[in-house]
Amino acid sequence: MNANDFLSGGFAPAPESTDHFEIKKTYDLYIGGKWVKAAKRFQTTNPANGEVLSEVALAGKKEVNQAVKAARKAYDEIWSKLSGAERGKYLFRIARLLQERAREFAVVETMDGGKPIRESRDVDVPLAAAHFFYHAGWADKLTYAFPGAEVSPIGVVGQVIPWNFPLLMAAWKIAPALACGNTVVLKPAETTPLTALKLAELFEDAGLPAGVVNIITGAGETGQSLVEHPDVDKVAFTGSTAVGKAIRRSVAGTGKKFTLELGGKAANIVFEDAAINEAVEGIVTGIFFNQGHVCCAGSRLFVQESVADKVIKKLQKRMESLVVGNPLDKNTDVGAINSASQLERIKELVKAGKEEGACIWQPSGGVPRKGNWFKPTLFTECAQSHRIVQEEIFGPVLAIQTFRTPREALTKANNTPYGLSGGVWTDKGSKIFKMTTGLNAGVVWANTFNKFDPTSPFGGYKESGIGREGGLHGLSAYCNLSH
Ligand code: TAP
Repeated sequence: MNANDFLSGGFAPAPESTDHFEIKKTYDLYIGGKWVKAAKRFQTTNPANGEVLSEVALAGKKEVNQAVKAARKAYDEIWSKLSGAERGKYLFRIARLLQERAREFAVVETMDGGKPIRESRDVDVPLAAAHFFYHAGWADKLTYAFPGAEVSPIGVVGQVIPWNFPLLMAAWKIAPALACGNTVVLKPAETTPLTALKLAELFEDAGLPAGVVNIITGAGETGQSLVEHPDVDKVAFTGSTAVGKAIRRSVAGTGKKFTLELGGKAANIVFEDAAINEAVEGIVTGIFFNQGHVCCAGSRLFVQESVADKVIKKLQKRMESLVVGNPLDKNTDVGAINSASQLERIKELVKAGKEEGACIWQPSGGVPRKGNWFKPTLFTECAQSHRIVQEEIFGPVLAIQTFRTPREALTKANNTPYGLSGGVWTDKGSKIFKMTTGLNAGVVWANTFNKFDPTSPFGGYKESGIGREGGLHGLSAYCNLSH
């Protein structure tokens, strides 16, 4: 294969077209139903080739204040007074509009973030629409959701989201907030602002009242100004544990409600009695989905010693067949790393893995020269103390260890500051129960991995955060409930 080209694994190239929609040269802030200019702008680029896609407004303190004011006005004058059925109508409308423009959203998500089009088309966009549909259904049934409780909205919600699932995270945050009668100021991540801004276009098309959702783009300081704003009643944050801790400190003593969805270092545990071929697919999905930029990625693999050689050989064979390259090509399995700084972080931890004595293996194929790329990678001979086992890499890098007994697997799996997710592969139901109840993780998959549904609460323990998103647990985080 020619490493200079975008590779397509021997398949004829099947690129998704980009001529059916417009990415504007510049985007302003969406505040109070209007597009508002800011004094500064920043560029958003395509990580697969470094091309500038657009220049986006950078919200400073003044604009953050303006957005919070707009959200407060919309809350006081309109949204908190609407019936649940009326709020639900808007959410249904947004969900349908998103479905209608699904292809456009998928392509923009892939161009701005680097993820394979197959994933943005089949996972991110349909799931985002599903979140709007699901919460639309609850909007007029909140008293049934929480029987015996008086349900009221919280007020103005400040929401800050990361770059790995930009549209999906926006939907996770905005849909339940609106369903419960709150108004929103959302800050997308600096490297992936475009689908959130496109979502604002949908809000306009849906006739959503001005100020109910405000989208302010910017960097970390914009997020900080938003979460520290005194007129924000609740902070909902998804991102790194370090920033989550800073936010928790900043909301302490303010009376603000908060939910924090933070990092992870999931254990994916394969027993000797598992269906090995299926488990290998699950390992691949667990760590290489979205280039491993997944908080719940199965980044630590534990394989029972008796089948370790077999599993690793099959995994290597499967990894040889992964297509790494043009994210817009429908053949692509692994896309571009989201940013140069994230690529540096991955390289630093991989270097540490080698230096600490783990054995690296990568498939033989090349990666494109332009853009941010990292080959799917696995490490064997890992020790519990290695940085690649303890720290979140947030890239396509798997650390493999072996175990002999379920107890050993559990002890090793739980030896982490994180507690977001996990996976168990076995033929035995009893083992599934033992392992899933023994793992200190908010979400545990059995004989599958990385499956998401709006009805199912998602969130972590320990340094993976506080609170849940999705399902009734997620909904309750956007209401005041008094019994
Ligand atoms: P962060 O650096 O924490 O950034 C997340 C968001 O917070 C971005 O919008 C960021 O803005 C903003 N931000 C940065 N500093 C801030 C501050 N001091 N105050 C308020 N906001 C601030 O994380 P990331 O690197 O984008 O995302 C990766 C992390 O998110 C991983 O650790 C991953 O595990 C976690 N994650 C968790 C989940 C769940 S559900 N648990 C889901 C997805 C991702 P800029 O981007 O503009 O700097």
